[in-house]
This record gives sequence, structure tokens and C-alpha cells, in this order.
Amino acid sequence: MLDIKSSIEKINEDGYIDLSGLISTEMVDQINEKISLPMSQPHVNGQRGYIGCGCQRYLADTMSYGKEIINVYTDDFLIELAETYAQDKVHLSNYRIYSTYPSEDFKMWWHLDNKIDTYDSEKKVFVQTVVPDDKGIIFIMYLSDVEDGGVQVVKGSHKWSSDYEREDFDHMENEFSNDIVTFNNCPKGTFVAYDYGLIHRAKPYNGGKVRTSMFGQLSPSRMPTGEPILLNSRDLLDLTSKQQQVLNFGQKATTLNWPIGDPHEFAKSNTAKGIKAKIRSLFS
Ligand SMILES: O=C(O)CCC(=O)C(=O)O
Ligand SMILES: [Fe+2]
Repeated sequence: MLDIKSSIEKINEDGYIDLSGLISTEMVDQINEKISLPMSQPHVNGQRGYIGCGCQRYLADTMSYGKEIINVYTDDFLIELAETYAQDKVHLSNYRIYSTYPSEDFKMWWHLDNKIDTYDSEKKVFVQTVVPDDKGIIFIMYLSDVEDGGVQVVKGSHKWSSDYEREDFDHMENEFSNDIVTFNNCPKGTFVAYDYGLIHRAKPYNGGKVRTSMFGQLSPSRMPTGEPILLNSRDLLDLTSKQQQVLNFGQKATTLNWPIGDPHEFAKSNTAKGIKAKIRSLFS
């Protein structure tokens, strides 16, 4: 049985907690069913799908694919945990469903996420500013069984990471290597929640299976709103006021949805088709 008090104690001590079981396997399967088509086709020109970014695919308009997805992001226990930990009301500042394919090139660095994201629309880049006083929870739930490429956290590092006034920690890997906890060989439904001042990353991997995950960052009310949250009118009728709070109802977004794909990435895979073949392919 999960309880708030002991979960808070565990996060205070280690910086993270394994909440696997919070979301049922049935719910995970229902989410997978709803995202399977869009995760197999690029989001382009009216076709709803994924945004390609290197070896990753990010589901565009993640929150629009089913009430189950909203319900995970606004789960009662998760929100109570985040609000007790942050000692403030929380909202969803960043969120995504994404697949990571094994790759030689992609290597996430050890980092923190207590920072503000904004988008510079002139330079067309996301800009990040570290905010030492930002305290909240990130959760990652696996939607696929994960053998390799799992989440890695540095146990206890939330207690000292702010001493360094930086967000990247690759240079200290040798010093904290004994404290690394890796969530590999874990089934779908595995649910890890951590203080986002904890040093963490996705373990780099270059072979084996694709990893699909759901990510949410719950931030205290003093932090900016974050990403736009686009919902499907099908799902709005009976949202509670708590859900509306977490989903930023009535609030202006302060950044854009991550990531913005490079249009050339899609063009490369599609230019080979002639115009006639393209039109024909629209019909069965
Ligand atoms: O996918 C993961 O394991 C980690 C993701 C992460 O740290 C991030 O997106 O900030
Ligand atoms: Fe992160």
C-alpha cells in the first residue's frame, strides 16, 4: 500500500521513489492502444502522429489521445504527493509520451530539471534558466518493457546538487558512480518519481528494444505555467477543479511543446514518392 507520509520520507532521503503499481497494467494497455497509430506516423499536414527528433519520437498533442492519459497526469495520489513535497499547489509544466530508439549518437547528459524553459521565437531555440529554489516532482512511467536505456538516478544527489550552481554533471560521474540506480529490466507500468533537483538521465544504449515512456513534471505554483496543454473536447465534461488546476486551465503557456522537429527530417523520408503516388496513397 502506498502512503503519502512514507513516500515523502523516501524522497527526502533518497531523492526518488519507485511507485510501480500506482497505474494498473490495464490502464497502461489502454494508453498503448490509443497511441499506437500516432506513434507510427509523423505529425504532418493534418495527419496526427509523432514529432521526430534524432532517435526519438514524441507524440504530438500527447494529452489529446484519451482520458486515461489525463487521469495518469492528474492521479490523486501523485498530485497529493507532489503538493506535499513541494509544499505548494502544483501544475503540469512539462509532459510528453516518447519513444527512444537505441542509438550510437544519442547520449543524454547527467542533469537537473529545476529550471525554466522558454522559447526564443527569433532564434528558434529553447532557452533554459536554472532556478535553485524550484522544487517539485518528475515522474516517468514506462509504457513498454524496458531492458536497457532506462532511467538512471544518483541516489541522494538532491541534497548536494544545488551546491554546484549548474545543471550538467557528466564531469562528476566518477565521483557519484557508486550511487547510480538504474531502472533497466523493468516491465511496462514501472513508475519512478523523483525530486527534479536529483541528478539523473536516460541511460545511453545502442542496441536492443525501443523504450516508450510517459513523462510529467509537476511544478510549484510560483514557477511559470510551462508547456501548452491541448485537450480534446471529448474529455472535458467532468474534470474536477483539482484536475483543472494541474492542467493550467485559464493560464497562458510560457513556452512551447518540446521538441520542435526539423522539417527536413520528414522531407528526407518522403521525397522519394512521386506526387501521383502520394495522392493515390491517401485512398485505400
Ligand atoms: O527519459 C529519461 O529517462 C529521462 C528524461 C529526462 O531526464 C528529461 O527529459 O529531462
Ligand atoms: Fe531530466
